[in-house]
Amino acid sequence: MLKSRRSLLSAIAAGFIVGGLALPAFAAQLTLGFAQVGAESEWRTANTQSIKDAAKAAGINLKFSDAQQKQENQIKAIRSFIAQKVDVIAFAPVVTTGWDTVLKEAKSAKIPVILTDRSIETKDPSLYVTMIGSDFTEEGRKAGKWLLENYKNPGDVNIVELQGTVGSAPAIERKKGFEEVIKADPRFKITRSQTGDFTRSKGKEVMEAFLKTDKKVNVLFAHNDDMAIGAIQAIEAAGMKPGKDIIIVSIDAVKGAFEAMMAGKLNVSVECNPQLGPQLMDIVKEVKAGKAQPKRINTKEGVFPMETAAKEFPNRKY
Ligand code: GYE
Repeated sequence: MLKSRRSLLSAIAAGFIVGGLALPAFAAQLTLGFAQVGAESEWRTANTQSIKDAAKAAGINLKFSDAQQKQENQIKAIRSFIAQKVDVIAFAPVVTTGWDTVLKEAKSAKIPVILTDRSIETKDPSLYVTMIGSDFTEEGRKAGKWLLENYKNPGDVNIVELQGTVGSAPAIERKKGFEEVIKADPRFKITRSQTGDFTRSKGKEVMEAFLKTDKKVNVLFAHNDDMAIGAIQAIEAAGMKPGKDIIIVSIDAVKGAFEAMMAGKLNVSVECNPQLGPQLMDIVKEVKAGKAQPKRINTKEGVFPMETAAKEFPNRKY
């Protein structure tokens, strides 16, 4: 009797010790459902890596889903996170519109939602807590400013534009910012503009089509580096020199862009920082602890012209 009582007590004590060690981790471990856009670009792969690494470092249980650039897949992922009763949902909305229904479902389930990277359009801002990401309009302006300040050849400047994913915040806002700046000089005109869906293969395909119909292309403005890199291949295949015969301006400043700049084939890349993971995990914890958040949190970024590429390259993390 005594023996068994003692063993019962020690079992309870052991349970406390084990529980005592394990409990804070159990009780505090948050589950975050993250619905990613896809794996369309170098930027996106770096962004995914940052989120996965940061979740691990923060001790957050991450449920990760890749939507392959399709809104319906992201909506499905969000619904499944709601069904699994995750603590917080975060997602990078592939396009700006069409989110209200699913976000209302999250709200009814009392699951806070954080937007990362891309913004949405909604009449009800209570459907998400905050949005962390870059100022895409400003990135477009920086691209335009670089061009106005650095394009020296006389005469009309015919610009072809490779747009990002149709209806996505970065495509809409980068275009807007760029146009806003170049309209200050009537020499600069966008002669053709089409989507390359943020991928190398589409960037190449669309640039090929541009060059077939248009012999007078002075500048390419690509909404991301991957499309610019695809376009570089198309320009070379057409017997021209990218970076010289056609000046190329793009956005992201990923490693691939630095390599292209060091090879003299890309003239400038405006930085867009994909490393949102650590900041996101901090916010997830704060939101769960009930701390109020600003509605918009911007990331800081620079501009890297070709001449600075070799010096900057060793410092690049993505
Ligand atoms: O510029 C592009 C990616 O939303 C900022 O998406 C992101 C963009 C990025 O596919 O490369």
